[in-house]
Order: sequence, then structure tokens, then C-alpha cells
Amino acid sequence: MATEFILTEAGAGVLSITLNRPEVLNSITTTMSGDLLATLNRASDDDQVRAVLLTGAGRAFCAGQDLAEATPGPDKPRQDFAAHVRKVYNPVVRALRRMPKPVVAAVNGVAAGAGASLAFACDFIIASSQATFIQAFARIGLVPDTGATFFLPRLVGTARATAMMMLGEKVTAEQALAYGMIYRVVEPDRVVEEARTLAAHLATQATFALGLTKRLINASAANEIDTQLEMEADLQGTAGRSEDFQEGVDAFLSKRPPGFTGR
Ligand code: T3D
Repeated sequence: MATEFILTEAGAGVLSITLNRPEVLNSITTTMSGDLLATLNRASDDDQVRAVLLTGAGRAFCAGQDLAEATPGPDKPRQDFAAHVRKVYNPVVRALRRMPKPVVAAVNGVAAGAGASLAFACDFIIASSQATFIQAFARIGLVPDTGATFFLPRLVGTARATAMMMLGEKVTAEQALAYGMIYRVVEPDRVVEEARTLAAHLATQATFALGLTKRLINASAANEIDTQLEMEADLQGTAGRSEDFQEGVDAFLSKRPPGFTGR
């Protein structure tokens, strides 16, 4: 399952995925994003995987698009970025949001451009106190992509999102926490372990219902209240027929811890 640029490790119901091009801050090439997408799709279909952890090798989480790959040269015509974004980035964002199980990002260092967007597409972000988030697109004359203009205004509000996206300034982990962009900040040497602990905990929970919860959260960004209420009722019906619900109620009534299976 692992490739040169995407390392994986499975255990305790968690698939850990590490972006692995540390010498260029895990910036993303077409090959790397294809490998990431294939890994996410497999994780999505694998019942043994009940939570996913995403992190970066070395000192960075991810510096976004590999600018060497994107730059035109004498024998290399300018790329069609629209086609590239549709092919390389959008499917990864969809895979993260459609993953029917939680995804925890361990942001171990800088997350810039599409690298920050990847973190925003995860369900939880735990960041190192030394991590920074940079909407680097403006610095090089591009627009935010990979879902940044969807996630960021919803996370921090339009005013802050506009400033971040138009100024391209570094946002520290502590600022990100204060803005509501991320879940927790931890010491640098704890970030992967803390994220793994959270993912391992999620992997023991009622994964099926967590997947349905994620669908509701995804939909709430666009739905009106009546549509959302209807969807909640519908998915509550689905959750109510799950084995995990039966187990959760039995465990509650018997005053014992539940043993969820994710079904
Ligand atoms: O193609 C399309 O479809 C368009 C879509 C684009 C989506 C995007 O993501 S656009 C945004 C692309 N990303 C950036 O613009 C960020 C570029 N990187 C930086 O601004 C800085 O590297 C950081 C602020 C992230 C970190 O700064 P610092 O000082 O900690 O590290 P550094 O020295 O700049 O980088 C270390 C090395 O990584 C360096 O290589 P070297 O000099 O040691 O050989 C640097 O060139 C390399 N590197 C960092 N980011 C990238 C990169 N190489 C290629 N692409 C990168 N994005």
C-alpha cells in the first residue's frame, strides 16, 4: 500500500498516512497526489480501517503544489491549471470529505497553499505549537484552491478568511486555535502521538454513525434548515438500524463499556 511519497502504517483500526518528500516540505506532485488518492480510496473501502491519520515527514506538513513541477520552462509549456486542479486536487478533497470515517490531521509544521487546504478537509486538526498555516497562493499570483475558499470562510468567518487569503500571512498554531481553525495545539514532539491517540479512540467508537455525522456536517454547509432536519431524520433512521446502536444501548443499560464494531 505504501509508495515512495506516501508512507502508510496500519494498527489498532487506524491507517496512518505520511506525506513523504521532506526535502521539499512534502510539496505535492501529480504522482504523489495520485498515490494519496489511491490510499484514501482504499482506506475508505477497508472495514478494518476505522480512522485515518494524515501527517508529513520531516519539518513540514505540506507546502502545497510542487512549484518546480508547475513552473513552465523552455521545453515545458505552461500547464492548464484548471485541468490540473480538477485532476490532482479536487478528487483528494472529495475523498477526504466522503471518507465514511474520521480523518485526523497531525500538522507537524508549515501547511501552505494546497497543503493547508488538505488539513482543512480533515475532520480534526491537531497542530504542533511550531506549525504555521499560510494561504501562499496570493504570494505567487494564484487563487486559493483545494477547497480553501470553501473551508476557510466557514471555519474563521469571511473577514479573517479574506485577510488570510489576500495577504498570505503566516498564521501561527495558537492563532489558528483562537480563530477556531483547528482542534488542538500540542508540543512539537507530541503532535503525531496525540493525533494517533485521538484516531485510535475514534476507531473504537460507533464508526458507522460517525460516518453519517460527517455526511450531515458536509451537507449543512449548503442546506436550508428544513432540508437539514429531513436529512437528520433520515440518517437517524439509518443509525437506529445499526449494530452499533444496539450495542450502545445494551451497554448503557447494562452499565458496561460498549464494544462497537463500526457496523
Ligand atoms: O499546479 C496547479 O494546479 C496550481 C495549484 C496550486 C496549488 C498550490 O498549492 S499553490 C501554492 C504553492 N505553495 C507555495 O507557494 C509555498 C512555497 N513555499 C514557501 O513559501 C516556503 O517554502 C514555506 C513558507 C512553505 C516554508 O519556508 P521555509 O523558509 O521554512 O522553507 P524553504 O527554505 O522555503 O523551503 C525548503 C525547501 O523546500 C527549499 O528547497 P531547497 O532550497 O532546500 O532546495 C524550497 O525550495 C522547497 N520548497 C518549499 N515549498 C516548495 C518547495 N519546492 C517546491 N514546491 C514548493 N511548494
